Order: sequence, then C-alpha cells, then structure tokens
Amino acid sequence: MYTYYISVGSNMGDKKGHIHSAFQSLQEHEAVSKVISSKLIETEPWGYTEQDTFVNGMWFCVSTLDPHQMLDLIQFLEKEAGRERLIHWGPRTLDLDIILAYDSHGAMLSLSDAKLVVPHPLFWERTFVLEPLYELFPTFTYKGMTINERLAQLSE
Ligand code: PH2
Ligand code: MG
Ligand code: MG
Repeated sequence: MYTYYISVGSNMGDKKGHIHSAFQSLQEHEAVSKVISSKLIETEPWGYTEQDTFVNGMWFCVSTLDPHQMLDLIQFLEKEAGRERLIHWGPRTLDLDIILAYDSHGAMLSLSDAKLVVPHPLFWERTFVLEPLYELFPTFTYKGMTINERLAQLSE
C-alpha cells in the first residue's frame, strides 16, 4: 500500500470539470481505496506567465499501485482530459503531478529516474502546490521548515 499527494491543475476549457472527471475516475479505479481532495483555488500562472489563470488543488490518495504504476494511471487520466504536450509549462486541460509518496510504513519515498522524480523537484518553490498541500497535510515539514514557514518565506 502506498499513499500519494498528487497536485492537480487546469487552465484550459472546463477547468473544474476536467479535475472533477479525473477525480471520479481515480476514485472508481480498482487499485485505489481512497481519494480526498483539497479545496480548488484559482492561481496566477507561474513560470510561463502568458497564459490563463489556473485552477489548482491537491489530492491525497491511497493505492496498491507503486509510483511508476501511479504515474501511468495519472498520465492516462491526463490523456482522457485531452492533454496535449505543446509548450513546456504551457496551457493544459489537466496536469497531475506526484508531489509526495509514502510506503506502507509511512516512510517518504525518494526516487529519481528518467520517468519520475519524487518528491517533485519544484514543489517547495510553488505556492500553488504548498497552499493546497497545507490543507491536507498541515504537519508536513521539509528541510527543517513547516509549510507555513515556507509560504511566508516565498511571499517575502
Ligand atoms: N503548472 C505549471 C506551470 N505553471 N502555474 C500555476 N499557477 N499552476 C500550475 O499548475 C502550473 C503553473 C507546470 O506544471
Ligand atoms: Mg506540473
Ligand atoms: Mg505534469
């Protein structure tokens, strides 16, 4: 059994609709026993700023799928939402990123290969990831800092 924190984002078409459909598909998947969503928030584009505002959120998910199997599943859900990979960090109907992963003992997984890097290499820089993560996991600390301390630092 694994637990995941999966960041969700959309800034094209029916943004909340894409997110809700993917949430339902994940919830109905036989290898997924639980999915909890944070609130969805509207955020300004980060990185590549010449694009529409995003709807962002975070999912907590319990599954027997290992990280690479989970990656395959969320990439399938992105495809179902009509995702095309055109511009790096550009507009997308649905983006699902594994932010954190834990094994059945509650140990945080660190992995890095050509397909997948966990924890997500940029999550600690992004308020649109940290705000919804805080809602689901307020006690999380990283590099000796709480999420709230990091958010304060990022807004300086
Ligand atoms: N995703 C990106 C790039 N920039 N900005 C916001 N606000 N939300 C996102 O989900 C986002 C972004 C690449 O994954
Ligand atoms: Mg992303
Ligand atoms: Mg992505």
